[in-house]
Order: sequence, then C-alpha cells, then structure tokens
Amino acid sequence: MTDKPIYVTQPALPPLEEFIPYLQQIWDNKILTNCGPFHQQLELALAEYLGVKYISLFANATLALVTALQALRITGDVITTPYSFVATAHSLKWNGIRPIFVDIDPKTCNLDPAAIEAAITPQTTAIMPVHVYGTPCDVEAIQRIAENYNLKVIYDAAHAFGCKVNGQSLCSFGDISVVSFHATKVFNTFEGGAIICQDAKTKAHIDHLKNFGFVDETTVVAAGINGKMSEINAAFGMLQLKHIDAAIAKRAQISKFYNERLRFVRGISILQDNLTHESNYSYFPILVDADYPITRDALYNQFREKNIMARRYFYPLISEFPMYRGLPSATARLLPNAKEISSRVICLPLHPHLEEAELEKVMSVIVECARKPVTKRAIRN
Ligand code: T4K
Repeated sequence: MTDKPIYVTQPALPPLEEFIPYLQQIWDNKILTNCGPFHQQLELALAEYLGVKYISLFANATLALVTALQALRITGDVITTPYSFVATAHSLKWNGIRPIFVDIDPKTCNLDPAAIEAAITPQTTAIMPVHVYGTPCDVEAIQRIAENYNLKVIYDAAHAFGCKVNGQSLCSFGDISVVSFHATKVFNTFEGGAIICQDAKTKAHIDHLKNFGFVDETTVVAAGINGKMSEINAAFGMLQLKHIDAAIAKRAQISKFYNERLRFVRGISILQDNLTHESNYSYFPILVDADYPITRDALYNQFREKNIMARRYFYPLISEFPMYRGLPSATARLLPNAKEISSRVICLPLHPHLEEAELEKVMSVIVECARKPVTKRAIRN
C-alpha cells in the first residue's frame, strides 16, 4: 500500500509526447492567443462533443461568469445558492449585484424551486443556480419560474461537463450556462472555462466582451475584459478531448466501487445514489449521519492522518464568508438544508489515476471509524 498523499482529485494528463506535435504547431505559426486556430478548433469540437450550438472559450469559469452577467446586462438582485464554490457569488459581487441566497433541496443539494419563487421581489432580475457535483437542477421548474416572472437564468455549470438529462446536455439550459475546465475538473485545459449561450448574436457579444470590447481594429463596443483562452490551453483541450471518454469511464468505475462498498456502512449516506441522469462522476460526496460513531470533522481528520486529502465541498457555506454574512438572506435560520448538508458532507477522492490499493485505503478508514463506539459529540454532530 502506498503512502503518497491521496488527493480528492488529480488532473487527468495524457502522455506528454502526445502534446509535442500541438506545441510544434504553436511554435511554427507563432499565434499564442487572441482567438487563434486552436481556440477556433476547440470551440467547434466542444460544441459537437457537448451537443450545444454556441460556445465561447474563456481563461477560466470565474471570468466567464462575470462576463455572462455583463452580456445579459444583469443588475439588482440575483437569487443564488449558498451551497457552492465562492466563485458563484463572487461573480455577482464583481458586477455590483446583490446575491440573494435561498435554500437547497437536500436530495440534490441544488436550489429548491419553491424557495426561489418565495424569494422573488421587484428587485430580482435573474436566477443563478448551480448544478452541484454535476447533479441537474430542476431545470423545468426553474424555467417556468423564470418565464412567469420575466427573469434571466445563468447556470453555473462548472461541474456539469458531459452530464446529460433526458439525453440533453446539462450545459444547454438557461439563457447562459458556464462550465469550468480548471485542473480539478473532469475535463481540464490547465485553467479554462466557457460560456454556452442560445444564439449567434449573444455569442458575438460575448466574444467582443472577452476581448476588451473590440469588434475590429478601431471599434470598441463595450467596456470588455481580457477573458480569452490562450492557444496553449486550447491546444491542450483538443488533446484532452481524445481521452475524455476513457477518463469518465474510469471515474464511473471508481464511483461504482464506492457505491457498492459504502452501501453496507451504517451511518454513511451516499449523496448521489440512484442517479437518474447521465453523470460525469466528477465528485463522490457522502454524508456523515448522526448514527455514525464520529463527526464529519473527526472523519476528515482521520483521513488527514492517513494522508488522504478528502475535502468538505462545500463547507463553509458561501453565505458564511465575511463579504456575504451581513446580507439578510445569509441568515442561517433561512438556509437550514444548506447548513445541515454543509456540516455533514465530505467528498471522497475520485479521479482517473486512483489505484485499487488507494481506494481500499480510503474505505478502510471509513469502515474502521464505523466500528468505533458512538460518542455523545458524534450524536450532536
Ligand atoms: N463555480 C463552481 C461551482 C466551481 O466549483 C468553480 C471552481 C468555479 C465556479 C470557478 O471555476 P474556475 O474559475 O476555477 O474555472 C478547487 C478549484 O480551484 C476550483 O476551480 C473549483 N471550483 C473548486 C471546487 O475546487 P480548491 O481550493 O479546493 O483547489 P485545490 O488547489 O485545493 O485543489 C484540490 C486538489 O486538487 C488538491 O488537493 C490537489 C489537486 N490538484 C489541484 C491543482 C490545482 C492537483 O493535483 N493539481 C492541480 O493543479 O478549489
């Protein structure tokens, strides 16, 4: 058994020699950025792979979220989830928009449509839901609410690359969806991201916004930003696409292993049990229940002692960070499900390079802790 750290994730990397011809092309044509040939190729290839029409590549998903809000000219209040990575709410704050946090459905960990509807006021302009762990939001209910109240929907689909619901790409919903290609994601371009939108006009506007607002050499139509993906990242993306199906298949195998083994552990619940969508197996979140002998944080520490870097995604809640906790909607009493899940969740290591011995090591910590006597502290969790 190995003693090297077992990380919650590790990037899938193809053999280095496969990347050399791509680098050679960049060295030959000396186009390093500004929407060059690899950038154009990757946009087309991803549109086909994901089954979407309009896609605009970005340097990362955070800049893409910030730009998406600019593109739709969103102002005022936007309803969003406290149960996500901070970038979701930060993108609102960078646009001077007030995030309105509402509670999640404890089954999916995604925004509860009833809570969204109850939070709508005359100041509400949009909804920014997140498909957490690649689990689909209730896209139909959210669409109905958006139509009824004339709101825009910007999905933070950072985790949703390759996921499908009823055969349709999860990245194709809403006015805009934003996906991440960060090193820690299922499909990575080192850093990277993309906006997926519904029409050519919006894509053209987004393409201008990510390039300082330039339309041509002398025309600037908006106070844009520099959000472009570089050629080296786009070239890497082209290579990654060749390996993505194998990487997702390996992730599926590991998820199956955890599913089968954890089913028999008292006090552990599997969050993504009985999937009804086509998953990318990006995360394996479990919940530590009250009848597990030790608390979630005690289990986290046991993992650390064994050099297993499981992570508490998402704890703390975004609404608990200093720049948000003063908001009326950040009050814990209003977000009971998010608070509860955030205090019990832990994501197990899941990536294509994990070996069987490493998976056994993860399981042995969970099983050994399950045999400990129950403590009072654990019952209170
Ligand atoms: N919206 C949502 C819902 C998101 O989850 C994210 C990002 C975004 C928006 C924004 O997308 P980007 O702007 O990043 O494209 C990580 C990632 O940095 C972040 O991208 C991700 N969500 C978030 C869920 O996780 P940390 O602080 O946990 O990352 P870090 O550096 O601790 O990495 C986790 C583990 O991954 C490490 O223990 C080892 C491994 N790792 C990491 C990196 C960066 C590697 O093996 N190699 C690497 O290069 O945030």
